[in-house]
Amino acid sequence: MKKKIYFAGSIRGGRVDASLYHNMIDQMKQLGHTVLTEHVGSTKLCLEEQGRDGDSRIYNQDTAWLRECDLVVAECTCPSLGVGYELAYAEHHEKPVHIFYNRNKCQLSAMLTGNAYFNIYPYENEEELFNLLDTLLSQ
Ligand code: 6K6
Repeated sequence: MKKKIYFAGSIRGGRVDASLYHNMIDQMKQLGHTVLTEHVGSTKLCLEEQGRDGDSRIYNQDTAWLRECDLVVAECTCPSLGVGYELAYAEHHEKPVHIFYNRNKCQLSAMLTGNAYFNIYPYENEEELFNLLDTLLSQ
């Protein structure tokens, strides 16, 4: 079934994995799903502070999408305060949350691994990541 997916990935926390996010979003779209947050995979993002008003617009839009989505997919190898907030917000709104991270590059926070609500998928390379995503989203 086609799903509305909220994809979460680091923005101000660092863009080292931006092209990985882009490829994950591409795969989700190829499987027929709608990704509400395609901009997270853009390699030309403006990282400047948007001012309080700009940031309020971002917060209001993103939290509306989190309430609207069918599920959340997060890539958490690069730590991000914003993504951590989004995961807690999604849990509060009882959205299914699927968290991916490269176990060779980071240790995920115990606040995620210790919470049985979250579905957590450690992976070792991109091939494994895309196979996991395919299995999850082809159902
Ligand atoms: C304009 C175009 C693309 O991005 C912008 C401006 N910034 C943001 N726009 C939309 N969502 C954002 C923006 N900054 C952070 N977020 C949300 O927080 C995304 O949904 C990410 O999953 C998460 C990243 O948080 P930080 O703390 O790494 O920025």
